[in-house]
Amino acid sequence: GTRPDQRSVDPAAAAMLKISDREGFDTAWSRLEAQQPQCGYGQLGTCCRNCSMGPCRIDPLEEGPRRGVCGANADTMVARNLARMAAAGASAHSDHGRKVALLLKDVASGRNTDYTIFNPDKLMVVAARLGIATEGRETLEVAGDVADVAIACFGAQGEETIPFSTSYMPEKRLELLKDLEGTLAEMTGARIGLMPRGIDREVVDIMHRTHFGCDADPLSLVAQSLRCSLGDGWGGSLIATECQDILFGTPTVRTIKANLGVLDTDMVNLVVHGHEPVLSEKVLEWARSPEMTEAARAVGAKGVNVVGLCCTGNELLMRQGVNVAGNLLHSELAIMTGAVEAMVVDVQCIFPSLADLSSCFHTRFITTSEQTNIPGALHIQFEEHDANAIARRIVQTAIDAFPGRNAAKVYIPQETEEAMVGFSVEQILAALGGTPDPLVEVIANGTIKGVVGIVGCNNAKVQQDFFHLSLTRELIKRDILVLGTGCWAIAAAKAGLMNLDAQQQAGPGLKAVCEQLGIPPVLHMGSCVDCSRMLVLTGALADHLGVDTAALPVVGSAPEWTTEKAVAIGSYFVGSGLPVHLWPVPPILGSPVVTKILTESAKDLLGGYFFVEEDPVATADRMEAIIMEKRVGLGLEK
Ligand code: NFS
Repeated sequence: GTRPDQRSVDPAAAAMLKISDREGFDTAWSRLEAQQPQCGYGQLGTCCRNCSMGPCRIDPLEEGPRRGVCGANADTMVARNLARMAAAGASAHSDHGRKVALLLKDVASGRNTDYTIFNPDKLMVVAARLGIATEGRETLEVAGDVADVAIACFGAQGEETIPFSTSYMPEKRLELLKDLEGTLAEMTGARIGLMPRGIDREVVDIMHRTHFGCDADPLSLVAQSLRCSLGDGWGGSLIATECQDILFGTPTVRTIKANLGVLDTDMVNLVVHGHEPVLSEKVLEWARSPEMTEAARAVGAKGVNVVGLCCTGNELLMRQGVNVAGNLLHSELAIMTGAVEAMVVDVQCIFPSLADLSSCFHTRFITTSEQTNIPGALHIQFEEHDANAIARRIVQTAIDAFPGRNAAKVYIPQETEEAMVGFSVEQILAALGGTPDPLVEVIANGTIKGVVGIVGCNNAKVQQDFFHLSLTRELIKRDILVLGTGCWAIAAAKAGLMNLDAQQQAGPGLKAVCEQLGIPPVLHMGSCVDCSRMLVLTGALADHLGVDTAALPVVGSAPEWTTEKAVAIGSYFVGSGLPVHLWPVPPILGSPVVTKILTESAKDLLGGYFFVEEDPVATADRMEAIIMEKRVGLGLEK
């Protein structure tokens, strides 16, 4: 096996991996090794299981059949497989958004009294943006209307674009995407739109068109992947972010601690993991209640310490200043500390292995969602309408586990770093004095060259956090502002890149700007559904300058991507006009046609496109070159 420090650049992870090697625990890393060699057809995207005459596969290098039993070639297979990844990713984000919209509706109608509208100001802003009357109306009435519009975006059946997309997309991009329908019709002879008609509909469209014997054209398959993904970014994810801000508050700047050292030996440690703050906000509220603090004291603890993992961790740190224990590859390591009384999960990015691993400790592994039911877990079904009682029961379950903790098995690596977080678009604009002008000015005069948004996961194939951190450091050194979400953001927080000291690692221009504003050079914008915040910020800059998003010196990246959600995010960035870097290689290389569409044709048609690069410094070189090219295009450079 590889050495602990080769699996992760995080010293806390290296310490835990020594323990896991000693004790013989399985981890994502050990299971990845056991999977070697991984299937080459799968890596290239040239295997198809969509019908029962298959499975079929096409070897693009050697002699062998060029077509599956139905006649599908490698291009069709790769495009269909990619489309299904985008559909799954968009589904996960959007289903999350749906639940929050439904909750907003229930709160508005008084059916749910366990939650309230914490942020009526944001509600009014969202309503106004959607063209809903606000003047002299009651909060709950407006909330009901916003929820209705959001809910209708999921099931819309007509040919028109969903209202969240038309209301939030920057002007020029909206025009361009509508106009492309004509261009694509000329290219293919078929009707191919890019604007989402219904969030659910675009997913079903993909499942239909990739069914046996339907779409075989890689171009229309890729186009539909983009449309479905745009329905995520400018639909499902956006709805999640906006409705969560309305229900729980818009993030503002605050300081948190990150890494496994946030676990506290003297407290009942309750780790929330997954994605939906609807659950974790309530768990936090109850964990901090006098009643539960008393209950924790009764079993000899000082209280209940809620810490986050992954994106639900991001949601809580952004709005409530809750400490975060780590990103995706820390989820198993947290349990191995032996100091976790309960890990409570909802949906997405939850290793099923956590159930077995928890059983080696006193840890209660609690699943709560009917969509994430894991054998070996304790299932406590979460119901929004009974949130208080259920959250209280979850916290009590964690407290009850505390006396079972075995001190001999406890090891908490002490590493933590402080991070300044909470950079919603609203907060960024507030820091700038209310308008994008100061940001536009420092970009225009070259003090900051441009902006890179980094998203996504950990991937056991990449040394944990290595690509995230090397790329981020390389970019800020070059006076490029870095912002982002998800497990990248947690990596940056753990490495100290989000505290004010990190200004020292920035180039002279970026450093000066950050010192003046009192912000770090690396900004935490939230969870992965909050990639919608990056879209909104990019859109605001484009509209402010009267240009299309593709003209801006802005680049995206998912350098350690793992999930299908990351495919959807990358695709809606590309559809929104941004060049997007990926590593590892997505499963498309088996089709030169699909590869060319995504890396070249997309650039001509959309301005946004994908590129793949394995080396962080080379990635930064490429990004800087793109940024300089855009600056020239805007007339900012000769
Ligand atoms: Ni994003 Fe969040 Fe992490 Fe990747 Fe998973 S937690 S939604 S998908 S692994 S960044």
